[in-house]
Amino acid sequence: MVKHTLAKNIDKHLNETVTLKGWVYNIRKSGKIWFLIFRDGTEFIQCVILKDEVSSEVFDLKNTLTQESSLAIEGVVQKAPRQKFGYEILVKNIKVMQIAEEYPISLKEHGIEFLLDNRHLWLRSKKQNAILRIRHEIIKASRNFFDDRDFTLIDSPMFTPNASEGTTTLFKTKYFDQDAYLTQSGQLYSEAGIMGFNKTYCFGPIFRAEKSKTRRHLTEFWMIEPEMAFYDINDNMDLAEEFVRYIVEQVLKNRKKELEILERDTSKLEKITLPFPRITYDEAVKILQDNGRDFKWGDDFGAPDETLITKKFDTPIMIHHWPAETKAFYMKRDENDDKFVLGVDMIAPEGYGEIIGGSQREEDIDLLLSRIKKENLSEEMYNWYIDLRRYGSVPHSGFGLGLERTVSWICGNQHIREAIPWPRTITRLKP
Ligand code: AMO
Repeated sequence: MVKHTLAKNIDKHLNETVTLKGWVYNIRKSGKIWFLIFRDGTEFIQCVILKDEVSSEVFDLKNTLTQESSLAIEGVVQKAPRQKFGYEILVKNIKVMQIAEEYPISLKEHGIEFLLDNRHLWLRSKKQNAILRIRHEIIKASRNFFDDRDFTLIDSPMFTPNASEGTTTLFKTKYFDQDAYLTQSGQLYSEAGIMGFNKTYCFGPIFRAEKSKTRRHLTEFWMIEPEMAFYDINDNMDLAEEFVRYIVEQVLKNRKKELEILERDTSKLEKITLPFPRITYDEAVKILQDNGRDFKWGDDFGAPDETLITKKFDTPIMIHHWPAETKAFYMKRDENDDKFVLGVDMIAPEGYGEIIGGSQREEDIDLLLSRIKKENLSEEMYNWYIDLRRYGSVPHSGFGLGLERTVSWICGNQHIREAIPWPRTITRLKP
């Protein structure tokens, strides 16, 4: 057989003989001709098998090949204007690698739990392929964005001795003869990083023992967290909106085909232009109350609240100046009114909820110590973090973007579980 080509590249081999290696997606038969819809993980291609063009063994494969059987196909690339991809293969030879057993995922509809139980197979489907390619694009865009702006990638550890986002959602584990926790955010370590590198980002898995069984929560998800020395809350918001706009722009530019497979209404994404509206927590509460919602000042916003607040806006919005009591110990108090902290949440439009949480960090050692005491956190455990306020403390800020929430929003997927290859939720640890 001639040299192996990826299906997505066959347009560069018009009228040439190529070898494709992959799997059977579907077969259609009619007399002296049959069609094999082939996929190799890069594209779906129609292959035409004519009785006169192949050996009788190859022609008879129409009776033995099953969905997902693996094979190598040799054939000539032809133009096929009526095919979605624009090309097809006139088959000369087929070598079978394995005839697949009856495949559990047929081309019909299946229930979500069944599909999740079969995630290891479900990943092969067109839609899942499109979502995970968009996820890849978002990661690539994120790295390019920060790399091009003088950020250094300084990753944070996964095993930690202390909490960063409060103690209620920690996963505890044994670390030899000590207790350890899986990380809830790389932020505290990034704050040390910027004192050495000025601007850093970390990108890794995050673990939260979230008891909430919602369409927005995973127990293991990925976060992209930039941290910047000498940035205040406004600089932080400027960067966050520029970052999100960039991601959307890159996906629109490079993943048209995938967005089409997902039937995403891209006109909604094209409306994501700068600047994003910025409103205070108090203003957000007023929107809720004006719309007849019974909301208590000081509470966090639930999903229906976020949907209502963002309803009037086409772009994500940023809600800043949060009641200090609801937010983490490291957030800087507003100097004009210490009821509030300089925190910010970015809420995606179309009801997709919060995609970013961030803040200006408290740089004053005494105020930080008083927050640590008040929250009954162990001063000894945070000693290294407090050191950062002892040796050249500076104003600084950062934020974390939840990757899967962003993927769900951009893909137009209501549920977060499809935005990660192997979802982990309170009820799912397999496969
Ligand atoms: P925060 O706790 O707001 O901030 O988290 C940041 C973002 O992470 C995503 N997220 C989740 N995604 C899926 N499943 C979950 N259970 C989940 N929880 C959070 C959301 C959220 O906006 N240390 C700060 C970041 C910082 O200030 O740098 C932090 O962790 O998209």
